[in-house]
Amino acid sequence: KKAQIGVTGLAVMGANLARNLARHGYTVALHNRSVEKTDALLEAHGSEGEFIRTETLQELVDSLESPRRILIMVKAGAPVDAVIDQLAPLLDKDDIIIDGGNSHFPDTIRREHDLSQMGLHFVGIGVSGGEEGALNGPSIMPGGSEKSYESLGPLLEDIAAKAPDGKPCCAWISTDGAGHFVKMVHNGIEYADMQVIGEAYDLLRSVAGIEPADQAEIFKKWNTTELNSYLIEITSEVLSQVDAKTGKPLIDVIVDEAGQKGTGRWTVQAALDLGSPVTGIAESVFARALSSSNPAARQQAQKELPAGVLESSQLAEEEEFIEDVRKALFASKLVSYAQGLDQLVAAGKEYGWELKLDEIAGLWRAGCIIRAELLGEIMDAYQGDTQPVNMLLAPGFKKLMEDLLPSWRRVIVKATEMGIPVPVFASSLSYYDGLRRDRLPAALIQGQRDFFGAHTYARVDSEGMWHTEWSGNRLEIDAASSHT
Ligand code: NBP
Repeated sequence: KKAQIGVTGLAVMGANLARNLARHGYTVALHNRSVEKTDALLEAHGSEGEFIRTETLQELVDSLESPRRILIMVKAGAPVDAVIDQLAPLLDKDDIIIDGGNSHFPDTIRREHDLSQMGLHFVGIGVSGGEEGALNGPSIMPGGSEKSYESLGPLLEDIAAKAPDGKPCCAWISTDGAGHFVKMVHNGIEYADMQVIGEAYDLLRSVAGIEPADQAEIFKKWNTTELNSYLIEITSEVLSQVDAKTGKPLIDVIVDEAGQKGTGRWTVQAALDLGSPVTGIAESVFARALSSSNPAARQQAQKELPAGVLESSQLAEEEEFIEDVRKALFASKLVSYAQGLDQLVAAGKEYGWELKLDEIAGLWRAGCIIRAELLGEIMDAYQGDTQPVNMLLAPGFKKLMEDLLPSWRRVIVKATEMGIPVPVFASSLSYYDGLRRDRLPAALIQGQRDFFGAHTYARVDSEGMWHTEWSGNRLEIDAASSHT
């Protein structure tokens, strides 16, 4: 009997995806560079379904039905190219190579291009949900050709998480690197989601003096509101944990330096290239960097830099303050999602991807780290023919903002008075106000640019581009005529 799909790379993600496939009735051929991992998997879980053990890539290829489907789950970067280089010569036209790792989307675009020249399909898929998701149902974001999805789609949709309405959290995103791009932005949004929760925690603790155990209860309650999400749920778990060694809240013995593996940074780098203002994600990446990049500077600054805090305005009742923080968190979260989706739209234009934002929000509803009730509403906001030009302008969200804004502003004032950093709360509000304002100081920037570099400016009252002769008589000329 031939296998319907092969998996090469059987570390935690590959092994769990292979098991997930087998549990869904697929015959799965297994391969790993070092055969020990293959045997360990078979030994521990071989009875969960139909597996075919292979030792070499040639054996893997020979064990598969045609057209072949081979999922690569090795470390992102050079190992993926190494495996592709060994695998491609063994394959036939129309076979499909799938890369389910966290590959950087430009690599996926390059690989897809190269392999399509050889008559092979290459599908980069974003897989979110960690080990547990891989086993029990991840959120899956496939790129590659639409034709390859005809063969792969049913199988991926089978093993994907299911949203509350029963729909699989997997849909063809668009061509070449689109799947990995969307997964990358998902991770960027995840950074922002985590940072705004962190800011809320800090405010509750530093302004209202609420201890972690009590905050665990607050987050639990918040999880029954529109904030309902996986990350709020696990925040409550982390805050309730007591350190066995010291009897202190665990959070107080964890070093406050955040790590990162790089997908948040990629999101921001891509956003800079696209000119897409993802301030919430960027501030989240920088907040992690500030926490960990220069411990000596932090240490000295803690002792030496003046705080200059202001006489604090009177604190509202604790209940009111907690609700203000909840609303500020929610508003900032909405902005981060709006910005992430905006980046997807910009990327779609740049790379020629037709991204359906309702489907993308839909497949983030379950299985992945940012799964949240809100995503159902975002999905609804993008259904239908008229797409909002920005998520915040969808009717439901506009109305929500009206309710959230006073709390959001109050919380940021409080944090500023007391010297508590709230980079995402504050920058998200600035983004919101920036969108909303009728006149921005960008006009002044244009004036300055024209002054020092003759970069020209548009006028509010006439077409074309204009230049003032700053170093001469300061008369304005039509820029189109100035170079003749
Ligand atoms: P790792 O990223 O730790 O990679 C280990 C696997 O890569 C092993 O099977 C190893 O084979 C294989 N490998 C390496 Br390293 N170099 C190789 C080469 N030159 N040729 C062939 N095989 C090679 O595994 P993972 O944590 O399961 O993650 C797999 C992918 O999924 C990564 O891209 C990761 O970013 C992504 N991802 C991970 C998570 C997660 O929660 N861990 C979540 C979502 C996505 P060996 O056994 O012979 O050394």
